[in-house]
Amino acid sequence: MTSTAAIATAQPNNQPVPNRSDSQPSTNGRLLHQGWPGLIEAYRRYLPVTDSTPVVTLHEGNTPLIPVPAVSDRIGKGVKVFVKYDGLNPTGSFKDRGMTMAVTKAKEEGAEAVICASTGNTSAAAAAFAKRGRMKAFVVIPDGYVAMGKLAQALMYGAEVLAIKGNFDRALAMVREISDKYPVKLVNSVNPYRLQGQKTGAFEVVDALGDAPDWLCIPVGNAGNITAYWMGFCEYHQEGRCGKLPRMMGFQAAGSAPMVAGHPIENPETIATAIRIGNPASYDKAIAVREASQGAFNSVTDEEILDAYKILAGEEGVFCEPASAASVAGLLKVKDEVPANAKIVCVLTGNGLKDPQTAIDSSSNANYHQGLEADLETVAKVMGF
Ligand code: AN7
Repeated sequence: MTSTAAIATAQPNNQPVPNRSDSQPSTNGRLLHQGWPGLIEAYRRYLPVTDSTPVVTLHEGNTPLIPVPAVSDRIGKGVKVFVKYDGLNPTGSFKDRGMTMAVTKAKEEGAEAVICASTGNTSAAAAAFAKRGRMKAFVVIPDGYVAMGKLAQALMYGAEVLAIKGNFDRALAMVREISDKYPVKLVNSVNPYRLQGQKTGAFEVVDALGDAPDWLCIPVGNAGNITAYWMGFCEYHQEGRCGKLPRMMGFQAAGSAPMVAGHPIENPETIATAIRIGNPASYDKAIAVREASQGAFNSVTDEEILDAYKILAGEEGVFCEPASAASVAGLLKVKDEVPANAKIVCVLTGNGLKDPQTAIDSSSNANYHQGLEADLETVAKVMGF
């Protein structure tokens, strides 16, 4: 028996499967590929599941931690910046981490339908995992403010898509009431199982780095993910799996920054529609995270978000959605506060393909040569030969 047997025996003892970047190099690609069972199996002993829990998984998690020298170089001082590219999850965002747990528990409790409010990514993840668990999904979204890729996903995964004339905050208030009145399970991050799943992002960062980073930079919308990451770092720290805890640095879009303002924002606006949220459900928890981690909340303008978005794709080949780029935009904004030689992780929460319209609109036409005659001479000339 060969390497696959090693993996097969490595899983049932409830030890986390090592992150991809920790794994033994192998000439057998199948070894690494088959080694990841999804985050509930990988981190089972940290999660509220039993042997009889019906795990609903798309083998989410185990996303890469990628060094981004184009960002490090803009800071200098020996600082090393990595991105946690969670846009590589099965539905293209970190929401899969929470949704595998929330839908698994809904299934265990016998639910037949789930519901969420969403700026887009939660709806895509809820729709996909609900189907995977043979359940119905209802998703309530702000009409006209969900990026095209996310809407396409919810429709393709067969959710009932309810687009309302109101923003995310109104949608969340509505689904809270609906789930109180009708037999549908709420899977927004006010469902505690969501945060349980999402804390595994922090586990993976520590598993890959060998310790916690000095700073964790993260975009903040409804404030669930910053809360979940902190929970993950604290649990690992308690077990001695990391020797320190990071400062939690949360970044919001300037037109949509209730954590920075200190009060809800009635009409939030930003190009980063994923974080167009004025009244975060986990507001109090996120304030507690800031206090406990000696972190901070800051805002970044849409222009700063788009600059970081272009640096990541155009200089590093890492394409994330605008909301995700807020973490890097924020880091660059406060770079003077970064201590020398710090290790920093920016969470890239969603894939760039989610929002093709913003990508095309914010690209320069300088490298887009349309309508060329289909002959070699013309094309070679444009190529500069
Ligand atoms: C790409 O999908 O709220 O602070 O309904 O899609 O945990 O809310 C999305 C949020 C960051 C903010 N980055 O995370 C939804 C939704 C991306 C996101 C956030 C979201 P939280």
